[in-house]
Amino acid sequence: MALPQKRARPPDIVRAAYAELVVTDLAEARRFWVDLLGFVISSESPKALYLRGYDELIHHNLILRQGDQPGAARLAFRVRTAADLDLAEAFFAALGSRTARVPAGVTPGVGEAVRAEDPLGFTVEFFFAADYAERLQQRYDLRRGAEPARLDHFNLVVPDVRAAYEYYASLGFGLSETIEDEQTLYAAWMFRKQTVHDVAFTGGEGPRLHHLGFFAHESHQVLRICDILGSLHMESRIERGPGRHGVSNAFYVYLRDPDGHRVEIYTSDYFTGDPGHPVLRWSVRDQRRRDFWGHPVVPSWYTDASAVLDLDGRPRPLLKENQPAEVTVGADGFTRYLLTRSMARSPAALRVRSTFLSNLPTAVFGISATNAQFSGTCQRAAPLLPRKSASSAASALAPGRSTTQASGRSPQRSSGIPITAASCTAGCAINRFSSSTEEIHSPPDLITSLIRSLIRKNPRSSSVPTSPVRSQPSRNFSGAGSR
Ligand code: 4SX
Ligand code: FE2
Repeated sequence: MALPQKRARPPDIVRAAYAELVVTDLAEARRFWVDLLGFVISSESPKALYLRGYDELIHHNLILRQGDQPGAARLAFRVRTAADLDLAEAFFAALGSRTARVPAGVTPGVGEAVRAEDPLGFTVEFFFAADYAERLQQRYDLRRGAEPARLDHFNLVVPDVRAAYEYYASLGFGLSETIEDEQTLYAAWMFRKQTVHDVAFTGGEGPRLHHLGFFAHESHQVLRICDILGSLHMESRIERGPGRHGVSNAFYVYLRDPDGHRVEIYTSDYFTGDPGHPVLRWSVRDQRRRDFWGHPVVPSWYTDASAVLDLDGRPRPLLKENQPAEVTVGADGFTRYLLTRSMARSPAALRVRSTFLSNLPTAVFGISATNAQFSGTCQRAAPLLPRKSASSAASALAPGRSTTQASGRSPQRSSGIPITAASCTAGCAINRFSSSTEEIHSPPDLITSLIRSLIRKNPRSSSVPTSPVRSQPSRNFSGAGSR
């Protein structure tokens, strides 16, 4: 994605304000979002619901619109002044993006707006004028469910996280945290308001909406919605968590709505508003990065996301993930390792393998083919080479061969356990367990627990360096908010 040399001045974006989701059964969606999660209805029509959190003073944070196919129709940001609408229009025109002016009142509660199909493929909206709603912050008597307070962030799946970072930096967003290694930016969190983020990027087939994050004030509200869903035997709506994020330090849970749209209830992140706020960089090998307690991330969290719609409401075509990565499929979610027979036959390996395979939804095999890694037949890969002598970028991107490379700093290598990467189909993973070398597809979290338990059994390889969390600037990615 080429940004023009001389960029137009970006609009002054205040914050992520609302999203419109297309749902296929508005009554069912209402039961989930309003009756269970606790959103407040600001207005409604036969085809749409306009919802807000209890702290929100503008008209809505979420539109649910009845449609034939689930999708994310647009992501809306509030801008500081009416003049910012002109800046937004000029900014996107300079990028060659398709734009539209939307007269006041087309969206209930929202004044004139500018919409654009942004360079990442998302339909974004910018508005200044908005109707203010009744203040409900202290109407404790009305609160239900997770007691959502306001929209906090959009999390977007993009094929190239670095390109997304650069584009949002050009829109004036600051960078708060990253997940990265020496060569790849796997995920990034960026802000306009003075919190960890208004927008975050997860690497994968995109453009897709990964989730909407709604802020709650207290962790008990996250726990309460889980208890409610359990009581109603709706536990399958709880996808990941509750837990403590490494990135952002927020307490969280992810839920799936009746159409599969993912929503996060998110609380207790931190202030990022100081000038030059330092970026917190997590190594992709740090098992605390996505869950501070080291709990594994379920595969669906890495593979599933909502389609996004263009200005005419049509689904956007998907682009495959396009970045060099030691860990390739679905952001930093899946690693491929070839285990030696003796390791794979160990009780720890068997345990991990059977747990992982029995938990793995079949859909993962179909939809996670975001990288050539999953497209070939079983192939022995070359043994790992030291980072400096081989380009993992090149091999990860080479068509038809996608050997992943672990770096010399990976815990696996430094523990002295021989593990090599392989290139293989997902189905192969199952067959290969009975052969002399055994491959496992797994979130790194599972692999790490396997490695750890093996290491515990073998005192000779007892030193597992913890993955560093760097707070110093990395050479690749620049620092905090530019405005
Ligand atoms: O899973 S992560 O700890 O990386 C994370 C995910 C941190 C903050 C978020 O809002 C999120 O969705
Ligand atoms: Fe989030």
